[in-house]
Amino acid sequence: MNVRLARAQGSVFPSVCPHDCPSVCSLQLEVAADGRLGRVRGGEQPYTDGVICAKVARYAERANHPERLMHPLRRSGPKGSGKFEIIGWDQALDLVAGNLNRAIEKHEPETVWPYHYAGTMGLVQRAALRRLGHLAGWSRQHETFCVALSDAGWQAGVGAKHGVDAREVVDSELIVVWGGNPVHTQINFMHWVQKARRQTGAKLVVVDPYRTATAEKADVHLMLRPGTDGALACAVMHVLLRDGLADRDYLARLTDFSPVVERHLESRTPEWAAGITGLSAEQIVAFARLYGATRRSFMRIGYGFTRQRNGAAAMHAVSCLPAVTGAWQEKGGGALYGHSAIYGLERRFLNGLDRPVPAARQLDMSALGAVLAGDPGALRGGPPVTAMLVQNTNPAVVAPESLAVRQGLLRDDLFLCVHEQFMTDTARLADVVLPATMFTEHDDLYLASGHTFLQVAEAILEPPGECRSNHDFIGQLAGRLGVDHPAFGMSAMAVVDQVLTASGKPGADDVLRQGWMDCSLPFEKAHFLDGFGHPDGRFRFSPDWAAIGPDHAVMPAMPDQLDVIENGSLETPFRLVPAPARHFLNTTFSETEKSRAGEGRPTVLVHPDSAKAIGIADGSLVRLGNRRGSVRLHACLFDGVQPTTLVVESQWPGGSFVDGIGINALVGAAPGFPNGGAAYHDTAVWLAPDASMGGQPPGEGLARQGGRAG
Ligand SMILES: Nc1nc2c(c(=O)[nH]1)N[C@H]1C(S)=C(S)[C@@H](COP(=O)(O)OP(=O)(O)OC[C@H]3O[C@@H](n4cnc5c(=O)[nH]c(N)nc54)[C@H](O)[C@@H]3O)O[C@H]1N2
Ligand SMILES: Nc1nc2c(c(=O)[nH]1)N[C@H]1C(S)=C(S)[C@@H](COP(=O)(O)OP(=O)(O)OC[C@H]3O[C@@H](n4cnc5c(=O)[nH]c(N)nc54)[C@H](O)[C@@H]3O)O[C@H]1N2
Ligand code: SF4
Ligand SMILES: [Mo]
Repeated sequence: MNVRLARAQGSVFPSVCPHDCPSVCSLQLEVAADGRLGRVRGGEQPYTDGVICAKVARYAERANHPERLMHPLRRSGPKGSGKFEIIGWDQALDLVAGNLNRAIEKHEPETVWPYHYAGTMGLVQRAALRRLGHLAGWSRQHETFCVALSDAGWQAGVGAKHGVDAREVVDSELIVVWGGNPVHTQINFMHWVQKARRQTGAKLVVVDPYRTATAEKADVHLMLRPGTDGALACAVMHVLLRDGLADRDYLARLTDFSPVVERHLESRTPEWAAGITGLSAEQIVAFARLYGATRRSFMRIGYGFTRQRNGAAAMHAVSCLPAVTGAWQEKGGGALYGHSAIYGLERRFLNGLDRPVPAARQLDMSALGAVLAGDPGALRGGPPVTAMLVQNTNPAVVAPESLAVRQGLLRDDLFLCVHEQFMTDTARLADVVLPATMFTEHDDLYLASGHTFLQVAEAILEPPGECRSNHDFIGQLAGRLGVDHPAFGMSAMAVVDQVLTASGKPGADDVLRQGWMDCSLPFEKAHFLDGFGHPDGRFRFSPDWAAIGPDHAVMPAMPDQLDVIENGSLETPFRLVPAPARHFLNTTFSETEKSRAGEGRPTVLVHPDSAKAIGIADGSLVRLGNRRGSVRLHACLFDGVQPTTLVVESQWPGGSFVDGIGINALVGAAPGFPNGGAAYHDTAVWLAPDASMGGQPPGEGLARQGGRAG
């Protein structure tokens, strides 16, 4: 490892934010006089341009946190008791290897589930566990937390996962943020929006079910009901076609648009969409005319609106808009959902797929509760899961149906090993907990979905205590298990170098020296002027859903509102959006005081009319529930939602809620269509005053008439 600490004190080093965020910011890290991490600032990589979020700017609080895990631990009390004793790494590796071998002897290798996600986005630190699983024939994972629905919908129309460089917004005249909240989730995009507003006077439109911090800054906020974006997009297309705002030449040249599609959209009127979305027909027409009249319109398409069972259909419908107006042809026009396909990395070596590997079933990570309950469908006909290695994720909080997840993770016959930086809700349920390094303490390679820069970062500090990196721990475990691959014996930086050179890119040292490598596509490609990603080069209004996912029978033949969502009912009249919080990143940072203070406490935003009807006062304790369970938290009266919508900005640990049960207890695990995907924001609930406590006097909560503070 390239640890330069000895000469580093007081100096500033370049690095890259590793967290699960589209921005993948370049950073400047200062090493404090005590040799630990000091100040963190935004780096000079052109997209980051010096701007980073507040939670990473105060990263020292997380890296130097007194509760950071420092030693391997073995459970010393009943499961979930939180009682652990310190053991040595050798003992820990023997314990883990012994338990995995016993589980495999009793069942088959597929009984082991290497459960991982994107706690670090670094390619090498993420890949080690996946590689070991592939080579050992363990169960594989269908990665459905985040992008399964949005990817499916984007692929359906556009056919390639890339889009227009976000830096082009400085040439845009209209920016539409659809179903995302960049003020919380990618602040540097807002920095670019501000530049655009200064430069071209660009207007900002936000499509979101509540008045987010981003919507507060918008010229127009379309506050629709959750799960109704397909209807809004279709009605916008209806107006564009009806009012002569479509680019007919472009449609004929570069899309499969046809009279059949046009007839279909003729029936999708603003009045029809108003009934579904809760917006007025006038609002829809006004937005359509604004969008259609502006050549340089840029859509920043978020993930949030696709976390619905109809999310892929919604994404497809939304992605049709720039094809109707031909905005793709303009500088500053078109759309960006994500750029992951531009980098062209050769990853077979990284993932251990450069040699034959045993076939294995694929388990849906969002169905963790059902898998652990032994549901035969969820197990895909294979053996029970009796051993799990968890890395880079906190499923006890973030997975749907969290009550079932917790129950499953507590199973006596399940061996659970969690490699973590903190004693998360998941780690607390484990048999063995291992301490992990942070990005400042290991090397890695980073891509981004929100910009076009490939980046490499070196460790700048020694790992504290006995922390080990994912790459090092998994390599050592592979040795104990007798699983062989050259990557396990290489340093992380050597693996970075292998991936880069095998992909025809400059080596690790070159990228480090240059700081980053811009992989942006030439204008014609980024704007699909020479064709979209499908073999015929045409954008598809009529997608081939069968090619995208197995559950395609319900998918609409043309852009549409697909009614497969968890609609409100008499019993559960509200639709809940458990949206990302500003000061947490999923559950990461929920351990630091300043982030917790910034969020206050778990809170549900309730429209004042609904609160009045139910007898709920601002700041009072309320209960939210459905057939899956119920949670208690405080209410905040807020007029920036429709009366049937509730919002909980979240990913608080369970223990922060009144009963110790977190919000995902209410979220169902039934997958979205056609290729799965967790539908976090597709949740029907009831809301009631808290009978057991009698509520609190009004005025305790932060009234939110003006929207969120801070
Ligand atoms: N501070 C912070 N930053 C984060 C995260 C975090 O938790 N906190 N999470 C990170 C991760 S993993 C990701 S994937 C990205 C996500 O980045 P975003 O795309 O910004 O976030 P999402 O959760 O996908 O979407 C959030 C918005 O979607 C809206 N939404 C929900 N349902 C609908 C709907 O049906 N229609 C419409 N139009 N909008 C809807 C919500 O109200 C919310 O404002 O952010 C990353 N950055
Ligand atoms: N209610 C609700 N639930 C959601 C969402 C939502 O919007 N609302 N969003 C969903 C989305 S989009 C996503 S992506 C998921 C994300 O869910 P997760 O992937 O579980 O994300 P985090 O909760 O941040 O947990 C990541 C963990 O990885 C650890 N970690 C970080 N770096 C390393 C490392 O180098 N090594 C090891 N071993 N560990 C490391 C961190 O300490 C942290 O505990 O949550 C989903 N759940
Ligand atoms: S905005 Fe995202 S990538 Fe940038 S520092 Fe914050 S969490 Fe990291
Ligand atoms: Mo995500």
